[in-house]
Amino acid sequence: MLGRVEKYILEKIAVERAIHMTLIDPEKITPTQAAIVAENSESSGSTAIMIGGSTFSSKDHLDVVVQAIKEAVDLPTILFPNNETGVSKYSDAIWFMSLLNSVDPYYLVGAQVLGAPLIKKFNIEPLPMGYIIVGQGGTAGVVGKAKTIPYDKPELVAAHALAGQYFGMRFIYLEGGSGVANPVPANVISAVKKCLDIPLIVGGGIRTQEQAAVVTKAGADIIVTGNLIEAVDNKQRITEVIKGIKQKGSN
Ligand code: 1GP
Repeated sequence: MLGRVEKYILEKIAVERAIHMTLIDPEKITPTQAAIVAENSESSGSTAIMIGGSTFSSKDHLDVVVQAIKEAVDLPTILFPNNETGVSKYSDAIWFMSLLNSVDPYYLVGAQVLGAPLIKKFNIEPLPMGYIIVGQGGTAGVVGKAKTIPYDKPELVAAHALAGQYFGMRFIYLEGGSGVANPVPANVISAVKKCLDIPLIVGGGIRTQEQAAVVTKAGADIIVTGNLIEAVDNKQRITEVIKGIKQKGSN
């Protein structure tokens, strides 16, 4: 049986065709700021708040950030961990993810083995997801020891995604790397989308309405933005990105 958050995500995609999630990196933000960003995201039409970063280390800080977000909004929280320290008992759900193109077994299954008992103990809903780092890959690529797949090899990205689906993962995430200059290109997204029966998440470097429209039109079901929340006018920027996502939806 599907969990509450997964059901909510799938229903939202079914109704809206594509949805937005806001990523908050707890390392870069205070609990008060996180609450404001979450409120801005909710009122702009974002679907969920993801919490995590590539270099996070303090678990106590993660806990207070998640609590502040939970108090501020009704949107579900989904942890986006870089290892087993990214588990917080206050979150509704967690991307239970394996970095499919890592050369380090720790990022394929090691961290997950260490985190799984905590997820069970805290009754956090696991959302099984295959994570693939493509292009430049940013910090996540370095930390996760990924053999990043170049943007000109869409068939290789698609093969990784299909392998994830055949493993039983219920979401695939194409990560271009936080803050990269060029988001995952449309031809890579469409090549992956063509062979998948599960929702496709795309993130990394998406900053504008136009970019969000391109990524959505190419086949992304969930569009993640992180960095743009750091802008003073983050509410405006999130609203524009969501406009781009809906632009496609109404085509
Ligand atoms: C990073 O895909 C996410 O893990 C979001 O990237 O910070 O560039 O929006 P940005």
